[in-house]
Amino acid sequence: MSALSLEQLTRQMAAHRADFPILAQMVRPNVPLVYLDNAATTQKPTAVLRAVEDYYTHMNANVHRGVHSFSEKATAAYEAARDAVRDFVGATSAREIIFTRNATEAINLVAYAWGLANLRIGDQILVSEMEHHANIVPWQMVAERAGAHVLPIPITEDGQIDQDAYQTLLGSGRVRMVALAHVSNVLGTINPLADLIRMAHEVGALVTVDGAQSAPHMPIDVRALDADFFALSGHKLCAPTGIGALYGKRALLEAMPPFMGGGSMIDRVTFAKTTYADLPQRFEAGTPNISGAVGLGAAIAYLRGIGLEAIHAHEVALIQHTMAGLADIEGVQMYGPSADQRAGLVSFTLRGVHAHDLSAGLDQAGIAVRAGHHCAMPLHEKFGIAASTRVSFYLYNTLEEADHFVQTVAAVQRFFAR
Ligand code: C6P
Repeated sequence: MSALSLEQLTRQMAAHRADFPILAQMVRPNVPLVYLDNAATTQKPTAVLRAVEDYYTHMNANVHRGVHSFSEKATAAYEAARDAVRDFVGATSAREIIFTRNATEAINLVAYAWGLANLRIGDQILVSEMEHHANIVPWQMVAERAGAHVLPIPITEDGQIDQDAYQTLLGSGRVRMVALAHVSNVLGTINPLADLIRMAHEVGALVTVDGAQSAPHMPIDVRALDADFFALSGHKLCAPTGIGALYGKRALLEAMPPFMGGGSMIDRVTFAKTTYADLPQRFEAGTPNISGAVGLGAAIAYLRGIGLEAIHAHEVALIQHTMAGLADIEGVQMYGPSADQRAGLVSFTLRGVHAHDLSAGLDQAGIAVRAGHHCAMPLHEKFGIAASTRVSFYLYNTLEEADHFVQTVAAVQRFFAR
């Protein structure tokens, strides 16, 4: 991309900053917020804030229960949000979309409902070394109960799945499930999912995709990927916290027992026997996060109005610019693939400065980043570090913010070198 088109693109994106009221906040007097912690959670545009307020102001009622007008309105809004998610991920039917609290709950749903019904003693679940704890721990918990084993798929030094090692692991004949991040929340790696899924399917294994870091930033097509399950979190894509979604292939979901029991998910209850509702209600026990779903629908409409391709291109431009700047600072070690092969985030260490000190120094300049292990301890252990600092961009970030960030990293380093 030429410098001019990069500037044009980032200028075009900067126009959307005004949609996010929080971006006008000060961290402290005269220190504006520079929000670069978008992999942790994203800010909310006015369109989403208004949709949630509008829901509570004009239609609040419980869904799928009453026959009164407001319940019907609330149900229509809730189901319209489900349809928005279906379209957003490219699913065929809204029955394939289950609302959850977040990506973590979506993965737990698959691990427990599918896993406990299907895993047998000696079966294997593969998870990559770059997984977030949300895509490791549920599988370990279920594997322990089923007598199955969770095995790590090695990654290369530059943070890519080692495909030869993956093929060898698949060759065991015991792999039933492969759990993979679409985009790593630490390395920024965009995994070649279509190939990795095809390889799993060739040996009869299913694939659960952790889409927490991809769905907010690039177009998703679960059918083109042939993903069996795909998990996402609303709060990482401009929606409120407490709402997420699971996509599952209809036949797989239909064959799965419920995850949780209670109201809404039943067909008929007697003390002798209970039968369950059809999809998707079977997996949505209890009163759901209705306003959150409405907010998610509004967030999806907002993002699609801008265009996921444009958002991705903008973030790639920002990360290339930032990585070039960080590379000029002596003692910076970045993790993961080269700038042209990653999503809009980078984790790094700075020689002589602990990640928490660097993060505190950046905060003095109003810059919010994340420091620590980013819920990926095995990955940090693999690279022999306890913590890293991560900068992560979204559609509203600018080149000026990226420059401010790089200059402040250099300034913090000078401070600690004194
Ligand atoms: N990562 C981060 O700062 P929840 O908490 O359920 O919304 O998302 C869990 C999750 C799952 N997978 C990946 C790849 C993730 O990055 C996350 C959340 C945040 O990196 C918070 S730990």
